[in-house]
Amino acid sequence: MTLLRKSDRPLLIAHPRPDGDAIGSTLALRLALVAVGKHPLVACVDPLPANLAYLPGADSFLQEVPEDVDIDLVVAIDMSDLKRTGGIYRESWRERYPLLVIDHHETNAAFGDVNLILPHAAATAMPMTDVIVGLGVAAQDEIATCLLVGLLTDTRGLRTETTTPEVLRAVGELIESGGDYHGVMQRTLDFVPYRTMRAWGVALDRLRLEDSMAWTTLSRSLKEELQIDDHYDLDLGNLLSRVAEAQVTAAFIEMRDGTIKVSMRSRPGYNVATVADALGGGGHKAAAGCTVDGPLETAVNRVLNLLREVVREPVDPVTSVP
Ligand SMILES: [Mn+2]
Repeated sequence: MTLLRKSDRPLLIAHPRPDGDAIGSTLALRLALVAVGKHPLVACVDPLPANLAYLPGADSFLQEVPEDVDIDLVVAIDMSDLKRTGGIYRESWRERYPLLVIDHHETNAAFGDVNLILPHAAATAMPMTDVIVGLGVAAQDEIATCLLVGLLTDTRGLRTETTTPEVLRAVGELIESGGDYHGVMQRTLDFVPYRTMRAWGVALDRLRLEDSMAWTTLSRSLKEELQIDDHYDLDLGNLLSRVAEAQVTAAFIEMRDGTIKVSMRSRPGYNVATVADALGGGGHKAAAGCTVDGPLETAVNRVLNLLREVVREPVDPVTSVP
């Protein structure tokens, strides 16, 4: 907190392919710093998705930051290592400016000079609320709305395991303080671009179920028809994870270079991280991913063979009971 209090021109960085928590937490801090008379800059290498572009301050994001930018502090938000700044952070800044990290990832190696990391928190918006209150700013109105975006997106609408009573209390307090809960639900969560919805339709039409595994594929040619490029986030993993009969699910998306991006999910008691690890990817027990060689059909068979093992051997049978 001292770092933020002493700083006049901090640079706040959100990670590439930004999500609601990265953007909401960054914009909440930006508003709080402006409220106490500071001049923060915000940066993210990628443009904001449409469901976050309405937030106050969303148009102030820089996609590039010159090396000699006039700043006195760098704040890395919602990222577990410096690579996640997407190249915005310059190594030459190491000696010049202190680095503050505000995050909630368990894998965060505390890479800052000061680290405010709540490893089991549902979202970075949780430690960020403490930071803002610590600055002497009330988490109300527009700031509350930005923090709600972080909490509601990272908990996928308050449905993840991380949704504790503390999170629900925080959400209640933010609503009481003028946060626009229903607006966030309407404009961020229930706000799927037509193009995405059409791609879901095509992907769901190709959905298969076998041996408690549900999967689908999206080939390069289908993606072209649907005007979906490689960087477009379809969030198919989370969509498939809801198939009732499946313990594990996988979405296979063919990239322009012919590789296949695989996004896997599992129910409690099943671990898909081992499969991702074995194929050079990574993630958590319940959500993991990797990129494998094509062609599509070969990749599907290869991954399904490994997933079949996962289904056969639950890691913790007790927790798999609904
Ligand atoms: Mn997050």
